Amino acid sequence: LHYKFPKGFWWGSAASATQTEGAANIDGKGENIWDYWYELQPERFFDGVGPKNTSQFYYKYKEDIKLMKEIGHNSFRMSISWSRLLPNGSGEINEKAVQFYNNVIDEFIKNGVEPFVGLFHFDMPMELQKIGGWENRKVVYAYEAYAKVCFELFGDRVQKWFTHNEPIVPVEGGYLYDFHYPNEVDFKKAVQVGYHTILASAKAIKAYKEQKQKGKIGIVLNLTPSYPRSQNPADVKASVLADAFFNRSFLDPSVKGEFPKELVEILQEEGYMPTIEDGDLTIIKNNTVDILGVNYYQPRRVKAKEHLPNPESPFMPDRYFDNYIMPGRKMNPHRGWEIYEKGIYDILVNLKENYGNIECFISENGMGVEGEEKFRDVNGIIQDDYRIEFIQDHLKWVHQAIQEGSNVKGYHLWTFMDNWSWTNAYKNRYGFVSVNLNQDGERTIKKSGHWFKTVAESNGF
Ligand code: BGP
Repeated sequence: LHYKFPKGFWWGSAASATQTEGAANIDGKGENIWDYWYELQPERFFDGVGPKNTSQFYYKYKEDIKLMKEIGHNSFRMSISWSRLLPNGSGEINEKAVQFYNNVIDEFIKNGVEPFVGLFHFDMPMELQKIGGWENRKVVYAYEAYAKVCFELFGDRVQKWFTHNEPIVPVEGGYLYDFHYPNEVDFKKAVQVGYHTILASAKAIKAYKEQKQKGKIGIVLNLTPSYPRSQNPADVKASVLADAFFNRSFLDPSVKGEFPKELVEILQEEGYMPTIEDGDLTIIKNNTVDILGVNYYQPRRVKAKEHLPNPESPFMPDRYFDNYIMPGRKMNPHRGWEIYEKGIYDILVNLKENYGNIECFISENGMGVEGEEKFRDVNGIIQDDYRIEFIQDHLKWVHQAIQEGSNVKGYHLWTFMDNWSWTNAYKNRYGFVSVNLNQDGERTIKKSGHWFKTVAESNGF
């Protein structure tokens, strides 16, 4: 083996409830923003597949968990659907959902796959969105109550919890760049939403500790290391500010319990500070994460602003930088994202040097590819060599970071099986396992899945 990983390294993948469960209006599940939006504007979502008819994990979880085990998973990150457990977002508990998640968790444990469980993966219950979702402080309290219910019900078996998945994405998607409901453009609301999610996370961590639970609790962040076009001070400054907006905005409060001063200064100067109540900042300070999930897909490249922004246009973070397209960059043409493998190493080194080498793992990394069917061979196996190469090239850098003392404990691919995507439905496939939507969701392990088994079993490659 050229690349040997530490004993007990977590090998697996991740998925979320809305993207995989299906059964969106079955057994008492309440509506969430995705169910609602899909019915409202199906044309936004590509190919006629929505949360209702996605991969059907709700019915097939036994088969799926068996397959996970078969391809070497010792761990897997799932999320609980808030609106399945609490159909109105607060109040009444749906017993069918309790039963479902109990069954799923027990099935994982029986198969030796440790379930890592997320509380919120973009899926705000519609009843709470009607009062503003994360814009409304009442939703912070509703989330805190929901978190407590989850810890009480499942905390005896779940040892790794995550308060949020990529909390900046609902801020960007819902309030800046039009790809999540309620798709508004309103920086003031964006800041309040971001602030409330951070407060909600700290409150959930506090509740978890107060219940004297034995496991660990953390958050999953999508980090996009920020690279300046040049070392010229104006470019470097642009990159520092982009980093403050898109990474440190959530990373610093989650790990250090405080907000980056560069960001606070801008918000104060421009009049965009959120409403903060007495005692909030102490809660955030005292309830930082035990563990950090890092989702890494692409870097962010920036340069100094070339033209002054139009003062009439709505306030946006890119008032402080321009995006920079690096000549010769490597691209994933299907998703339009740059592939820069060393970025994963730069993140891990940054966590080691500036964030107390917090325990972390790669909680998502992956490659979405359109039209994978054409790579299916005569034996029915999709020959996704490009995915194997992609994973290997990233794992080499993870390995390098470990050699240098990084506290990274595992690698999870996005995703286990092809599933529904928030912006592209089933266009881009990401899984180790393909899902045939025409054949009752038939699953077949791709070449990458078979390869991953050997990596996980020999703990390296
Ligand atoms: C992350 C999300 C996932 C997943 C993935 C792939 O941001 O946490 O839920 O969807 O990205 O992105 P996409 O499906 O948009 O191609």
